[in-house]
Amino acid sequence: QHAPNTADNRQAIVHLFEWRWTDIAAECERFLGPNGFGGVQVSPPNENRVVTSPNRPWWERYQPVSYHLNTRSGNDEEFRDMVHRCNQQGVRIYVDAVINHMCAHGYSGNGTGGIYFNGNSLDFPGVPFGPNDFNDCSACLSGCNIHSYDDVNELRNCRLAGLLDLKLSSDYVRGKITDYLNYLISIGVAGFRVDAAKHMWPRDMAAIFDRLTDLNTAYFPSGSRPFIFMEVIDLDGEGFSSSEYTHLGRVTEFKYGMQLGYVFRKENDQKLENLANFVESWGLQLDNSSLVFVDNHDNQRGHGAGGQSIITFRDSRLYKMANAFMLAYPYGFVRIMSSYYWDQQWWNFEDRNNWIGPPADANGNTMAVSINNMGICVNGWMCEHRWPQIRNMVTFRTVAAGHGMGNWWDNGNNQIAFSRGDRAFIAINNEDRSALDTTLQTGLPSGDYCDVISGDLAKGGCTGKTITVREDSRAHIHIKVDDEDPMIAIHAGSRA
Ligand code: AAO
Repeated sequence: QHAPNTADNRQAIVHLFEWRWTDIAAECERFLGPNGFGGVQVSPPNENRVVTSPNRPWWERYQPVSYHLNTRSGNDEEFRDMVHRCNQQGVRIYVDAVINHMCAHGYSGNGTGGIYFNGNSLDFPGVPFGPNDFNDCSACLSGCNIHSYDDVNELRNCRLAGLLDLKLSSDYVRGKITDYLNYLISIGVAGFRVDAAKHMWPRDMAAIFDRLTDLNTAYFPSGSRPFIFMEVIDLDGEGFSSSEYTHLGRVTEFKYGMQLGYVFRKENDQKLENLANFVESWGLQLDNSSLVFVDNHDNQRGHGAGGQSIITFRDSRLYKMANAFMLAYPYGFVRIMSSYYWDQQWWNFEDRNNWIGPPADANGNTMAVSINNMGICVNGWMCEHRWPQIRNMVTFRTVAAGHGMGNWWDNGNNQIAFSRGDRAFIAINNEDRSALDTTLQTGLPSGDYCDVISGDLAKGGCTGKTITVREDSRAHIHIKVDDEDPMIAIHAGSRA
């Protein structure tokens, strides 16, 4: 289904990429709950192949060997504890469900939970799956792999990058996958990010989703259905369309982050003014069919799609601007990315280090997230979701929810402003040379408002800029080109 099952009308989730379950549980209690985050997308919780060459890449988690909950993020008990503690804080858990395939062909051994598997003989006793549970190679060319993305039979019946392609037309395979997902639902998860959805037939996925149980009534109203958002990369020009999936749930709208990247980087003839009607002009999915994000765990490192336009934590000023726009604008359900740092090594336009896994000790154990007394993550975890500007814009989105975009203003170039009904207002200046210095209609009731980009409304007053909205709802806005963050955002909850 398309609704995210968040508590209290919360409007954004965060992908805590590669975090351990114990850290996520703590983060729900100390940060995400209190700051109104709707939920967490967690890395795949089921047992995966241990990849040693390269040494423990992040992508090993996309090579399942069983559906036991045992990975570098933690075990079954820790997972269950996390789900309970996060739900207690009104923070939902969404599982990254890797159900299109098992591990790559040609590897055998023991998975992260110690269970034996053999990807040569197509034997996964931990499920169990055997050779008959995989698509045969009759629809495929050499190596059984996908070669052309134009041929839907190849796209959905052959192997993505050598990963053993499950036969989802089989009732038995559907049953095993359903058992896994229903177990997660019984624990209390709120939904699923469905990995590699475009490599599965919509009818097979529909058959699986139909067999899912309602959400756990310890946390959700009875009859609640799991939120489904499918990883479908559709930048046009391939033999399928993401619209084939939107009756099943939301799809990841990859055009959005790619185009936002162009806009904020001022490339491809793009400028902020063009954001006035981007849904139509970029050919995006409908609002309630899409999940949007500035970057994701793939395209922040050159995997997946979007290329060089994608903005990440490495361009922190632009990143805060793009996230602020995304969180202010009423389109799509929003996912914030939360990353870890790695050193890049560029070679022929490719980062040769794009495989590097999360901060880990010498034995490959993922390290706990350390947070200093300023609330900043320190040992390699970037925690973009904790950046004050992003954190505060999550609140903005909740305050503005249900109120449409109004009072659009632009200077014909790279300065824009708009309101969300009478609840919230944002202005962004992405010019290289000229300040934004003008009086604008904010739509808000008169009063002094604290700008949540430069500060917070704290007990003693506003720690950042104060914006005075006059009786006629207009306010003087001044954003210099060299402001640390060239934007201001005010809302009903930041009124002094
Ligand atoms: C690893 C190794 C491989 C090895 C394999 C098996 O890296 O060399 O063959 O093991 O031994 C992740 C990693 C993979 C990793 C895999 C398994 O990214 O590198 O493979 O784990 O460990 C396609 C899929 C999409 C997928 C994306 C990465 O359609 O579903 O590739 N994303 C998900 C996950 C991802 C994960 C998997 C799926 C697998 O988010 O983390 O893989 O579970 C085009 C297509 C896209 C296609 C991309 C990349 O995009 O449209 O559908 O994504 O190519 O192949 C322009 C175009 C755009 C194009 C793009 C890139 O932007 O406009 O359409 O260029 O060419």
